[in-house]
Amino acid sequence: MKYSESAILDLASKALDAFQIEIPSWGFANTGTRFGKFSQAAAACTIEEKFADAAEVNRLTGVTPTLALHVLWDLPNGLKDVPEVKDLERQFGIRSGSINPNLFQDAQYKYGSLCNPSAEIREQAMAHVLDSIEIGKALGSRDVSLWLADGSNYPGTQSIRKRIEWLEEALRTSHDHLAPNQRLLVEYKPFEPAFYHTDIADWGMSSHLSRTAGPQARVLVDTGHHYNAQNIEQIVAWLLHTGLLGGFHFNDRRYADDDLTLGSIDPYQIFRIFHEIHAAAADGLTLDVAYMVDQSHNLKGKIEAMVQTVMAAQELYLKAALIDREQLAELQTSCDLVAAEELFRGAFWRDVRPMVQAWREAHGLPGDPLKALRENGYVERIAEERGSRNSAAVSSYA
Ligand code: LRH
Ligand code: MN
Repeated sequence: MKYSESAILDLASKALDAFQIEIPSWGFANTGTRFGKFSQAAAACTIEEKFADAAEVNRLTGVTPTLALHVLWDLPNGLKDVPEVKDLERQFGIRSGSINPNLFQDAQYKYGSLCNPSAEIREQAMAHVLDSIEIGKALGSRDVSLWLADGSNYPGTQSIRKRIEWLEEALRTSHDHLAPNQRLLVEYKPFEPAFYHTDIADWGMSSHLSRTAGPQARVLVDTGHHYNAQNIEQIVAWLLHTGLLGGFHFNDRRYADDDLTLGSIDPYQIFRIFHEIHAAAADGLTLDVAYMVDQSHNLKGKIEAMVQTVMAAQELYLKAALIDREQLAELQTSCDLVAAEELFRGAFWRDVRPMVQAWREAHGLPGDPLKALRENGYVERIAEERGSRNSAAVSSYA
């Protein structure tokens, strides 16, 4: 039976009421590629500026109440920085989100961190993960989101199986230090910066490590961490089926881990992922999925790109929520391929922007957050305040 107009409006507001997405502190900072970094006057360099910018995005969109923190970049003094972060949370009304340990920056991790052949270096890496877990406890944030750059560049130069054993042990130890409400998210990535093998390279490896770590460990899917030919929504369906889906790092890409803004290259990809999520919820699966953005805004204005990203995520989440699941199930069962595809793709073509605009206005938010940002002078003001410090135009790779 086709959804009535009022049923669609009801579904839409329920979906939008439920949707929240976490934004990354590093999305506001000056980032670049190995070929250079184009500094922006308005870029955030201090944790206070990152909270201020996150508060602006939440003021405009109403759906980004938490800020993902990267330990070395945002809490360089570890636990000692927690009181300042708590003050900023109160000052800006933004809560600390996922805590991201950083085991890829320090020189000692050249041959790996938790997978390094040196027991001493593995211990130091372990200590950083345990510090990050304690920071999470002190800030009351639930997820510790672990990504390892660990791997090798040349065949025969490392024992892949020994490194698996060290990883299993390290993640078990990490899990044992979690508070009952905490989760360990295990992020996989097929390559970069390692270009021969990466120790946690795909969802299978992350799934195995999550299972062996313990019941509070889950897999984190970064949409940019897949070969172009991989069917990401099928991986998501498997992680939903196995109860291992912990969350997403959303971004977009044309080639590799390009970290472009969500929906800029392949919005249909994100729609197909959200469809798997909504379908699983409709089938009664209990879901506990964290939606997070993980992008580096090298050319676009950083706050503009973040607002654009949040709007695109809301629209794609809603498009997928409005798929007539009953009718689709009938067409899938009867293998009426074209009708099923037309129903599925039709939902993607649906222009939901007027509905999202109405939902925002009904919640006292600007109907068009991007337009509001362009008109409220926030970016110009912070560019004025921060500009002199951020003046250095381009910094080179070598
Ligand atoms: C690695 C990654 C990871 C973050 C980093 C900023 O590519 O996706 O999630 O720590 O980007
Ligand atoms: Mn990521």
